[in-house]
Amino acid sequence: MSGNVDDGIADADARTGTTADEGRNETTSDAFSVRMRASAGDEHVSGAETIIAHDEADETTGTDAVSDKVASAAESMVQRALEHPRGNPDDVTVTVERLSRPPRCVEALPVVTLDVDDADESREVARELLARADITDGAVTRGFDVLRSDTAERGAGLVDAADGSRLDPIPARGVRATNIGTSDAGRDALDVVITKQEVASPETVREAVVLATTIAHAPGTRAELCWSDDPDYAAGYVATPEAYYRFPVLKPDGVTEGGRAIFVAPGAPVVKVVDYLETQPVLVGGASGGETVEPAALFGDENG
Ligand code: PML
Repeated sequence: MSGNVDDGIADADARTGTTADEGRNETTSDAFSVRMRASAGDEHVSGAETIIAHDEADETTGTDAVSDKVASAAESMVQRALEHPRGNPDDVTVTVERLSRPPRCVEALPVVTLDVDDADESREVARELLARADITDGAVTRGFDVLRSDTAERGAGLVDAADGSRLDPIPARGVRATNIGTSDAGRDALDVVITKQEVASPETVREAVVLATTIAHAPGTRAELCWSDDPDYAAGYVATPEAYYRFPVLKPDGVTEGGRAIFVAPGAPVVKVVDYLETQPVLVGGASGGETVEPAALFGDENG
């Protein structure tokens, strides 16, 4: 098992292989972004997104493989929107867009499930993981506040890892990573890792790992904290450059809100962080393994 993300902001451009501005050159690619948003009145109900890229295996199946996959992704997103537990949408919008620049290919973070079934203990372990990722106690508390606020229709909140201040320019909107997905090989490899961990909803976990991996590669990211806004879904995670640490039960009882807090190194260029998340296409092309562990295996005896 190995992580694939290095921390720190100085090498942000080395990670992307380009600068944000250079990355905006008007090139096109043979990859497509497929996105879905569903709402009921003014209320956000659900959203999903993926990237469909040309795969070498498609060459054996004919040139229509990409368009077939785009159509099938759009269809499954519509079905998911119509069946979502947050309610019946009256508007489902699917956007299919050719990417203007080729996606950056990365490997998924290792998926480590913490063998803890108590939500209070899970949040303590989550706090410890965040502290070890160099997030101050005050900033961690601020991150939990972001998740408890009414963020269902918003993107992630960016939180300064030192002083806990909110960094995203429009907190009511947050920051939404777009143009992310897996190759076929990446999806299959991740599904093998995830299903071994006996999760209830492998697709939800896969999508969360892909998003967490994208966020972990953004310049300045130290860690991320997330639990779902789905009222029936109590799992959540802490992602650091080392791994996606998932907790089967993280959300406190009775909390219906959910969301994401991204902890950013103090002094990181917020404009670059936001630009990376909102414009750089990222394609997960492989997995990095995973396991189920007791907290003691991560920390020694002190939390176990
Ligand atoms: C979401 O994207 O809705 C949040 C999912 C959080 C946890 C996923 C998992 O079970 O690992």
